[in-house]
Parts: sequence; C-alpha cells; structure tokens
Amino acid sequence: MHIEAIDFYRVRIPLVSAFRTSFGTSTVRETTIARVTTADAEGWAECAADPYPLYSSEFLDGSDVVIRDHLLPRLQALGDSLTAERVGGALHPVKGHPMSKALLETAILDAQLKQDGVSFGRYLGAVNDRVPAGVSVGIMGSIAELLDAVRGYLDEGYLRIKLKIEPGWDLAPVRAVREEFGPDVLLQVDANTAYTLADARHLAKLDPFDLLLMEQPMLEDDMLGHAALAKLITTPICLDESIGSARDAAAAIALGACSIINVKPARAGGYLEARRIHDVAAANGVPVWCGGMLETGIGRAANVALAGLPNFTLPGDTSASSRYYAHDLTAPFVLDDGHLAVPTGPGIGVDVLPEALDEVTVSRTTITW
Ligand code: NPG
Repeated sequence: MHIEAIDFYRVRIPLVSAFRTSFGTSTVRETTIARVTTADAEGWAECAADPYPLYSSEFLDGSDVVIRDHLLPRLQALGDSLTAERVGGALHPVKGHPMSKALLETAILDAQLKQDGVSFGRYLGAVNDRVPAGVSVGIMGSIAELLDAVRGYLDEGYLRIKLKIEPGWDLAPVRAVREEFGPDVLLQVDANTAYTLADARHLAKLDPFDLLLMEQPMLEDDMLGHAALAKLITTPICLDESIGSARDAAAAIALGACSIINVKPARAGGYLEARRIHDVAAANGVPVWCGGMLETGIGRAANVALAGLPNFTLPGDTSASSRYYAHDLTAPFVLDDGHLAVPTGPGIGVDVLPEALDEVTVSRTTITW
C-alpha cells in the first residue's frame, strides 16, 4: 500500500453526562483520530488512550510521542510493502503502547479494506448482521440517581446493564437494581481493578444477585489472585485490563483466572490480535464480549463488526452513540430492538462528518509519508 499522508486530529467531545469509574470521572472525551490517505482511499481510526494514565499506562501525550518517534518510522521503513497485516510485526520491537499501535493498524486496515471493497465485518469473520447492546452505568451520587439512569436505559431497550463498582459502591447499588428491576435483567459489575484478594469475602456477598459476571476485580497483573478469587466466589470472573494478547488469554484461561473475557481491540494492539483472543477463547469454550472505551462512531463501527464474530455470545458495551454523545463524528449508531447493525460498507462502513470533526478538533498534525 502506498500511503501519502497521515493526519492526527486531537479532539475534545463533551459527554452527555459525567461518567465515573473507580479510576476517575470524565465529562469530556479527549482522543486522537487518525486519517490515513492513499491514492484511492481514506482510512480512519480512533485512539482509546485517555489524557491520564489511569485505566492503563498509556496516555494521549505519550501516545503522540511514541507514534511520531518510534512507530511511524518503522512503518515508513516498509515503504510500499506496508499492509495492515504487517503492522503488528513491524511495531513488535517497541514494547507496550497497544493503543497507539492499534490506532495505526486500524487506520491502515480501514484504508486497505476500502481499497479492496471489503467490510470490517467480512474481513474479521463476523457471522451476525446485528449485535445485542449493553450499557455501562457509571458510579452515581445516590441510589435514586442510579435507578433513574438504569430505568432510562432499560426503557431505551438496552439488553444488559453493567454497573461500575468500587469499595463503598457495590452491594447497595446491585441490590437496589435487582430489587427495582427484578431477576430477569442481565446484570454485571465492573471494578476496574479496585479490590484485592483481602476483599474476597465481601465480593462473595454479590453471589446471591445472580450476576452474569464480575469484571476485573483486581490489578491487571494479578492472574494468580484472580484464580484464587474464582475459587472463593460463584460469580464468574471476566478479565479486561489483564488481557493484552491471545497469549494472556490462554494463560488466564489455563490458570482458571477467568471464565469470560472482555475483548477490547485497543488494549490488544488492534483488531487482528483481538480476533486471535476471540479464537483462543472459542477454542477453550470461554465466551467473550466486546468492551468499549467511549468510542465515537469511528471506533464503534469497528467494534460492532468485531462483536459480530461467533464467540461474542454476551451483549457488549456496544451502546448507541446517544449514550455518550449529542453529536457523533459519524451518523449515529442507534438501537433497534436492543441491537446495533453491523455496518456493511467497505472498511469501517461509516463516513466521518467533516463539520462534526472540525467542531471538536483542538489541534491537527499532518505527517507526509
Ligand atoms: O461503553 O464505551 C463504553 C464504555 C464502557 O465502561 C466502559 N468502559 O473500564 O471498560 C471500562 C470503561 C472504560 C472507559 C475504560 C474509558 C477506559 C476508558
């Protein structure tokens, strides 16, 4: 592939409501959007890194530097032999930085697929043309506020509710949601690493609430801790932050550290490794679901395509655009009977709206190849 230029847009997009997790509160989504230009196509992707290294060690300013000084030169060295499938190998010598690598690989893959007239879904192996949508509900100031939010999402048609939890906001919100909305609501919790094994007895108190899963209760490198916790509680453990590769997935499954995996392409360095995680999990009979990082329509489109693969058997954090944004950067993703449609056009299958992008762009850098 012959790349002519890559543009990087730093954008700041207001969220429709504040989103609080155990690692911080966001009111604005700040991220980097990349556009790869070739003679025949434009490829788009979105970086999942936040301005602060709180979810993972990556953060946006660091991502700018690693892309400019360490990743792009390695891709430029490939010349016209560059393909999306070669990105991972070319960037492998650079340790870490999966979100920055994913940004480049995904934008290049989008351009390549648009040139070839193939959709992300077809390329990745999606078998479903629509995917069930769940929603992630942040930590709130009160139980009443939480119940209002959950009621609103259920009324919109969301098929699964995920509650963010942390010490001090766990049993009470789960109990309240179960009492208010009954046992049939698909319900799960996400701790974003906020607990330790010393909390096992407390976390076991969630067992009677028949949760689908408990996501990432402990630190990302604590595979043995998760394996120990899995023996002490009956709620299935799902790993997110811990799973950066198919090898991590294989190790976690073999150790008994999880029985479900949240697949986030950005955390794994891109959609190709994300597909390998899916495949390893499928081979071991471990279901997966697609996570979210507050993506705009650009990242959401590719996630929805991935979520169409056969072993994505649980509803993902693939919510409608309106969950986060009043004005998305693409035509909005909308819920239809609790589902989102997998885009069918070439590449990510959605167009970026130039005026919407202009509106939220705070700076732009162009790299000519
Ligand atoms: O629906 O896009 C979404 C967000 C789902 O809760 C969600 N994401 O820990 O998984 C997470 C969390 C997150 C958001 C993590 C932003 C990092 C950044």
